Amino acid sequence: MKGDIGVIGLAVMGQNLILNMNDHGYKVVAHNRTAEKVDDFLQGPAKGTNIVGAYSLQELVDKLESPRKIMLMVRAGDVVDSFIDKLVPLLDKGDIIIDGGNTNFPDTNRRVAALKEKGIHFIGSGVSGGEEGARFGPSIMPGGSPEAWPFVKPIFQAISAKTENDEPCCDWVGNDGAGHFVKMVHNGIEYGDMQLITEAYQFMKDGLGMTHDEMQSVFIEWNKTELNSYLVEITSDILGYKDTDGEPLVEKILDTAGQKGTGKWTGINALDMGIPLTLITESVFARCLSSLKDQRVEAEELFGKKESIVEGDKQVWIEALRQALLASKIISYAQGFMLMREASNENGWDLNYGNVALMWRGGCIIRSAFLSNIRDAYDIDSELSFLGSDSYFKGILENSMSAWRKVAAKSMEVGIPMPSMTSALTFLDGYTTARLPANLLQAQRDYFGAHTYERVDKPKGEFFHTNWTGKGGDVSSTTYNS
Ligand code: NBP
Repeated sequence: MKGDIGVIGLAVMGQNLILNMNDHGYKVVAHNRTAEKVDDFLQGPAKGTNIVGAYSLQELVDKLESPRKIMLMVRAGDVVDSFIDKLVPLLDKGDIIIDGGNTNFPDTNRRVAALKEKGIHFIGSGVSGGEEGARFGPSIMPGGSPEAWPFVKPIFQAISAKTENDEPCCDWVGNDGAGHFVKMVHNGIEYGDMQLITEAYQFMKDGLGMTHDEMQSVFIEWNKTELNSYLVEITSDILGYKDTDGEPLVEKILDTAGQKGTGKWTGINALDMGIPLTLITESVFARCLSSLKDQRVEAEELFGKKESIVEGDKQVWIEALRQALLASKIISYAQGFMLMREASNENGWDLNYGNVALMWRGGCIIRSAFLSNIRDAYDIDSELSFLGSDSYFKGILENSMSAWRKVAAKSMEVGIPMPSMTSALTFLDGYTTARLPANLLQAQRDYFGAHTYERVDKPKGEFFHTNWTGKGGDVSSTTYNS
C-alpha cells in the first residue's frame, strides 16, 4: 500500500506532524536531507508505527499515492525553493507540494504562480502551536491552489486542533499566499498579546511591588475571566516557577527579547498597506528596545533609576490593569483584522474573518476564549470594518475606558513603559475622533511643497493650492498618495 502523504523535514515540527498523521490513520512517508535522521526517527519515536522512510526524493515520490501530497517542514526561504526545484522533475501534473513552514507570503504567491505553469499545485500553510500543537493538534491555515484543497483537507482537518464544539481549527483560507499571510498576522498578534502581558507584569512588579506568588495568583484569576487564554495560563506557570535556589526563575532571565521576523513582516505590511497597526508594531519595537541592553544600562546610570511606585488600593489597580489589558487586546485584534481586510481586498482573497477566528480558537499560541466572541462578531457582520464596533466589544471598551485611562496615565506619571497599552488607547482616541488635526498637516505640506489640499466646503477630489507667503507661484505638486 502506498503512502497517503510525504513529509520532508524531520526536525521538531516535521516529526510531530508525522506522528499526529499516523495517529489519525494516515500512512506517512518521511524524508530528510540528512539521511541518518530518517533512521533515528524510524528507530526512535516512529518505531512500531505505520510510518515509512525514504532516503531520496525519488524514493519518496515512488512511495506515494497519486495525486502525490508532499509537505515541506524545513527552514523557510531558499531551502523551500531548492526542494521544489528538485521535486518538480520527479512529479506528475496534478501532484501537490505543501509548504508548512513560516514562509513570508510573497514567496508563496510566487511559488503558486510558478508551479501552476508546470501543472503542479502548491499550498502554503501556516502551522501554529509549536511542538505540542504539531503532535496533538495544531491550528493550520492553508492557502494557495484551491484545486489542491479537497485532497489535503481530510488529512489537515483530522490532525488539527478542535474547538469545544469539535470544529477543526483548520479551513481553506484563500488563494495564493493567503494562508501564510494569515499565519503572519497570527504571529503579529502573538507579539502584541505577549507584550501586553509583560506590561501588566511590570506594572504589578515595579509599580505595585507585588511578589511573584501574588502575580501568579492574579494571572490565575485573570485566566477565569474574558482574558482566558494559553498565554495568560503559561504566564501564571512561569511566574510561579522557582529556580534551584527557590527564587523565581523569570528574574534570572536576561531581559533581551529575540524575534524571528514574523512580527516585523506584519508591521512592514501594515506600513505598505497604510493600516495603523500600532499595537503590534509597538510590540516589535519593544523587543528591539529590549535588545539594546548595554545602552539601557548606561542610560539608566546617566538619567538615574526611576522610583516607579504606584500608590493606592492594590486590588483596585489590579482590576484596572485587567480592564486595560482586555481593552488593549481588543484594539490589537481589531487592528490585525483591519490589516487582513485590506490585504484581502487588495489581493482578491475573499477572506472569511469568522473562519480565521475559528482557526485560531484552538491549537495555536494565541488560542483564547475571546476568539469565539470575534467569530460571533463576524457571524453577525461579515464585513465589520472595526471589531470594536461590534456591540460585545464596544461594551467592553466603554466599560474599561476609565480604568484604562487611569493605568495609562499612571504609567506615564511614574515612568513605567507601557508602549502597547498606551498606544492602543491613543489609537482608539484617534479612531473615534471625527476631526483630527490633519488639516494643519495638509496646510504645512501645501505651504512648503505645494502638495495641495481638499476643502471641507468643496466636493472631495477637488484639490487646492494656496500661495501661503505671497512669494510662491501657482504651480502645485501632483496629488497622489504612496
Ligand atoms: P527547522 O526550522 O529547524 O528546520 C529543520 C529542517 O530544515 C531539517 O529537516 C533540516 O535538514 C532542514 N534544512 C535546513 Br535547517 N537547511 C537545509 C538545507 N540547506 N537543505 C535541506 N534541508 C535543510 O525545523 P522546525 O523547527 O521543525 O520548523 C520547520 C518549519 O516550521 C520552519 O519553517 C519553521 O519556521 C516552522 N515552524 C516552526 C515552529 C516551531 O515551534 N519550531 C512552529 C511553527 C512553524 P537537516 O536535518 O538535514 O539539517
